[in-house]
Amino acid sequence: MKRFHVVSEEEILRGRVTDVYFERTRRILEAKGLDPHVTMEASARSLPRGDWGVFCGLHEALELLKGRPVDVWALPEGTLFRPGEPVLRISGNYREFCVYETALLGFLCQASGIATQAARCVIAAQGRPVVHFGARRVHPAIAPMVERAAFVGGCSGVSTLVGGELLGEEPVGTIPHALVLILGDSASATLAFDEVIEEGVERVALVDTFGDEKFEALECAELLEGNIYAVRLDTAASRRGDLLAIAKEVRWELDLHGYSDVKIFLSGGLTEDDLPALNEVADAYGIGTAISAARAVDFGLDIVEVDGEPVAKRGKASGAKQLWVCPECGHRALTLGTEGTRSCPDCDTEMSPQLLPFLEGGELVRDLPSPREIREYVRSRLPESL
Ligand code: PCP
Repeated sequence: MKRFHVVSEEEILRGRVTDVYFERTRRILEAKGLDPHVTMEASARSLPRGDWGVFCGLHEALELLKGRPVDVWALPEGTLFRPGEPVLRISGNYREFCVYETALLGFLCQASGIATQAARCVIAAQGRPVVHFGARRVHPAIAPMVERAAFVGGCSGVSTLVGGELLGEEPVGTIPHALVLILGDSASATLAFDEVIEEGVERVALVDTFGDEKFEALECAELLEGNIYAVRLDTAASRRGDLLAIAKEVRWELDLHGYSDVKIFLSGGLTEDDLPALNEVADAYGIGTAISAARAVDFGLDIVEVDGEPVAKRGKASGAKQLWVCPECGHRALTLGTEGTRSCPDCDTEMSPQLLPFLEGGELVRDLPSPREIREYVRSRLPESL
């Protein structure tokens, strides 16, 4: 009897996480002796917000299809995509992979939604670090995936041990209210943290538990003789009022008392919409729900060719396509077919094909970058503003 309501990797690989109508379709085609060669393309019908998304989840999707007689072309993880643009293409005999549609989309939809929302928060923070604190808002079984997607989207750090292990990064944390409540006040909790926790871990005093943030911030800075990296304001909603005004007061008092090096770290129910105003005083953010509970991207995986003949349902363009982007002016174009080259109609520069081969006959045909490499790729291509 399982203790948690989760499936094993083996069950995913066996196609158990499938909508039953795919399994029934497989049985019907088997009974009819049919197994056509099909090409399917995944694309987003829409986006939760804005007009671009960050593609994420491909590495797990490839793990599901590796070793099966299929070809997979896709955008490299971290590529920015638009609604309607193909992000992944699978070719093979339909019965080979029809039961995996549910899991494949699950890998892509949730991770891309999280990575996209993380990227939007990173843009809104305008260069200030955004640490992902959202593992507590999701089922623990998928915490590593959620943390990876947030990191790929541009977050500067993640908070869980398992997230850090998956990414090869030191997890980031400050002080929970529990430690302050047990030790009696913020200063004692910060002092205990400094005494026990190894050097190299940034000392961040949580200053919103009992007293006023600016007085608790000063008390912590004085007790630690300024040897704290930051103060964290996670002020409860019932007391929050104008968080910007509170944070500006804290900044003023710290500066006045000679603690201008102590940074201000804000967290607690923050969304991308809160950050532009808070950037005036914030040095870094901890964001949880807004990232980890991000709406999934509603990718659909649809047949576009059957036995080499273009065919698609209403609302979808038939035929296997290539997405082209001009490296010079950014012009984007879709063409039928996957080979050849294309010049930009606007500036005549040779355009770059975006969908690249990843599996041929189930064999991986290109190296997969690390999460950190993907994140740097994303950060280098994000728009300057939302
Ligand atoms: C939360 C915790 C998270 C913050 C808020 C971000 O505060 O500190 O790190 O999560 P959010 O963006 O989803 O709000 P509490 O729930 O008070 O947790 P704790 O007392 O452990 O700091």
